[in-house]
Amino acid sequence: MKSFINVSDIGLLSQALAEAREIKNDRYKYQELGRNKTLLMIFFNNSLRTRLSTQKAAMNLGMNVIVLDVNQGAWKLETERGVIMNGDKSEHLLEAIPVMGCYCDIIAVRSFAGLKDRDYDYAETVVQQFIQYSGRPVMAMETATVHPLQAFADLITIEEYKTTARPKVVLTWAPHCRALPQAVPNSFAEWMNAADVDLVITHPKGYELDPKFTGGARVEYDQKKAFEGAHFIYAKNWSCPGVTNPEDYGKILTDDPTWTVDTGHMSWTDNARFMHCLPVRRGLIVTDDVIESPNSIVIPEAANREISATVVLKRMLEELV
Ligand code: AN0
Ligand code: CP
Repeated sequence: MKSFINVSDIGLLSQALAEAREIKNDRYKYQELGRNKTLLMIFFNNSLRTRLSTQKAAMNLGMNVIVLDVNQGAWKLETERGVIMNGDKSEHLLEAIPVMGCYCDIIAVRSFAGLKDRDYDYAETVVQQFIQYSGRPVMAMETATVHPLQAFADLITIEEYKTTARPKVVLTWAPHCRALPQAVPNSFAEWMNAADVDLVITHPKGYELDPKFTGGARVEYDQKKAFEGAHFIYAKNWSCPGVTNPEDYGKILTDDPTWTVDTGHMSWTDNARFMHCLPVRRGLIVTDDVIESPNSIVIPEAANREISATVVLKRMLEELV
């Protein structure tokens, strides 16, 4: 695997899930694979789960790990070409990237959407430069438009908890006080479409996700109708993807509290499990009652981030020469 960005990069999902089970049974099985290999983790944004689980995954495989928080201690980076660099940015990304590549075998990058320029974000400008100029395999740790390590962990979790062969999985928008990226719902939709589940997406009008990720998934604007018969409720806020109205890209269109997932919402479902990628704001996305209920699987879901990252890094290590 040269880079890990989209679901197609992992190949057959049944094979990836089999590898996830193998790793979960013995997470140190491939301890020798990463000997004298270095993972460099670059963060342009905050993280708790991705930082810890990806580092743990690399350690499971015997790798060395370097973590760099670009905004804390490194030079401020210019990302645009053609700029006279007389501001506060001391170094250009186009020198920084190949330099970073010198010190590692695999690069993992977290760089969120700016939510100002849809074309810039959806072209994955920053991560594409890492792919082009680092000379290393690049693993997405949430980019402008995707979060594949999360979606893979979500799929592993659904496989573990499903009680029917083809569960109904509902991705529901929920309100939030700050504009958030679309990376998590994009990847969730993309991976669920590739998996053997019945995916339904529900959100207020204007929040339509990019069809590049949702494909032919059913969109139901009536949240109650969407929840009926659901086996998994996957809640997430996202800002306007700008699909129907490009000028609204990155905006908060509504904060309608009736979309917050509470026990009433969960009673519409077929005793569904509650999922969220975390971090989650209680009282906005979900109530205390629901996230603390026995049906909430947010913690095992987060635990599976170590498993998805171990499988992906193992694949990358196997292809290093
Ligand atoms: C980020 C997001 O919504 O994309 C990261 C989630 C994994 N969330 C926040 O910034 C709160
Ligand atoms: N779910 C997730 O990626 O969490 P962090 O932002 O804490 O890494």
